[in-house]
Amino acid sequence: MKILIVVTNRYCGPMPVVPIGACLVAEAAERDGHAVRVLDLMFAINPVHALESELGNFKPDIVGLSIRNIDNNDMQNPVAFFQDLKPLVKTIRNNVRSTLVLGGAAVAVMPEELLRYTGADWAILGDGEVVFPELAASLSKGEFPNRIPGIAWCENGIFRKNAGYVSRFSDGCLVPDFYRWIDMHAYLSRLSTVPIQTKLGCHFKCVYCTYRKIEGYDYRFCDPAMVVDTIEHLADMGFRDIEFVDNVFNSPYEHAFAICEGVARAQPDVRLQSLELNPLFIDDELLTVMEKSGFVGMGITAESASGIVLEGLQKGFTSEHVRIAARVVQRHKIPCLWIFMLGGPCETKDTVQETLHFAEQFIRPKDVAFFNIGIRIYPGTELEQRAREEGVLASPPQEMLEPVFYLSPNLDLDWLLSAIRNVLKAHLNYIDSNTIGLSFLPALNRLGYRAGVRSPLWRYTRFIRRGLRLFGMDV
Ligand code: B12
Ligand code: SF4
Repeated sequence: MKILIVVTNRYCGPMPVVPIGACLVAEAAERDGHAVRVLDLMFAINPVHALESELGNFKPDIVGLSIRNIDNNDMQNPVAFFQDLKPLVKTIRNNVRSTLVLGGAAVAVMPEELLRYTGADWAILGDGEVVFPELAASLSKGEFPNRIPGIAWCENGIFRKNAGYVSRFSDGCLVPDFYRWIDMHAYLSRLSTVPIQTKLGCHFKCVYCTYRKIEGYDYRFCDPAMVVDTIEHLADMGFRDIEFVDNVFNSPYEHAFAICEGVARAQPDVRLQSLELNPLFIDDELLTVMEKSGFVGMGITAESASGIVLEGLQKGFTSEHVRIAARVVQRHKIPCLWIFMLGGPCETKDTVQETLHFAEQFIRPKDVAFFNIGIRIYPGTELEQRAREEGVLASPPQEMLEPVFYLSPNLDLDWLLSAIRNVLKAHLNYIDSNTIGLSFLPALNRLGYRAGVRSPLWRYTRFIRRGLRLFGMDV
């Protein structure tokens, strides 16, 4: 069959992310004997025209839309990316009679809502490189593919899904041949990193999280030795900045440790990073081996330094764990981005101040603190239930594609915004979601790359903010 995979993500903040999932799906379909093309709309000047022309030239039997982001998760400046899908779907329906299939992280989070919104024929939940080829095989035989595990559809207006287990890492394929599918130079020259995933799943139960919906509760691992081989292969391909995109890189601890140990031994010429480290599993041994393996940046998703809020979020660690992690970080060289989300369940003025005080006391000037305000509520999470009970949320689940946020009823938003403004003024190494949404950030990424700056850009926050202020900008 002729298959066109369309990468719909066009968001460039904090940098454009390489569509690894869509490429994996394309490669798996090609391995199965289909004729496959990828149309990446990330840098297209006119996405509808680009799609129209590709449809006209290729005339695909199946169009797969890869949908990454529903919105930008930003309560202060919400942007609803899902709305960009309507003109694309209209173009497909007006030009070809292809079967329309949805896939991507956003689809796993809200499959029913996206199926209804787009009117697509099928949605794939999760591991596309396993499920999509099965769907294509079934469609090519003229079957109605509703028995395939991991598929969802609407039948006579009723949403149906066929849940089931798929074994993702079974064929050992971790990264696609990126150059075969997308314009990698366009990404790399905007400080994008090359993603690599070493496992799926998460054992934690944070109240707001969708990740378990995407990847499941049970871990599915890629053998650490195979991860090391893949990193060496990426280095041989000339890729230098490699980012682990696991839900939580350092859990299970032993898995992360084995990977770092292997990379430290092999010494490929790469710079590693991950923005997803859990404070519970940070110790001197891990940071030492991360240093040896070439880590140039890590993000710690502390979310809060207040015990009450951490309990409200059901993070599975305490404020003491956050403090212990901070002391460990201070003893090592790896630049660290501390990630906080303010306004969650049980948050009050006092708990916000506790977190700000922690940042003041523990975060080194060379490190960075990122404060996110409010939490995006997704259907099916405990946070949704709580928000309804507290009267914070009124929209029914089917309307929750439109960004809706939780802010603790015990907190005044104006006070919170002004508190964040004040600490940002006083600390040049602090940022908030306004910073990630800065309209000139894409230009800054390109400029940085040309000036020889390498990812992660956040390491230079102090210098960038100081420089921009000198130009009279209020950042
Ligand atoms: C790592 C990560 C990041 C990193 C990315 C680093 C990098 N170099 O890539 C960083 C921190 C930069 C980041 C940023 C953002 N992220 Co993020 N991120 C993730 C995370 C944890 C993993 C994504 C990933 O790479 N997975 C691995 C690849 C292999 O999987 P995949 O691309 O999803 O592809 C698989 C399937 O989706 C499917 N598939 C994909 N395409 C297609 C196409 C077809 C046709 C089919 C059939 C199947 C299919 O098959 C693939 C292979 O199995 C996910 C959560 C999660 N567990 O998915 C959130 C997630 C994707 N992010 C999310 C968001 C919102 C964002 C931001 C908007 C946040 C912000 N305000 O900055 C930005 C957007 C960045 C951008 N420019 O687009 C959301 C998106 C959904 C939503 N809620 O809207 C997620 C799901 C988390 C969440 N909150 O629910 N992110
Ligand atoms: S640790 Fe991270 S991925 Fe796991 S449930 Fe919590 S927020 Fe989700």
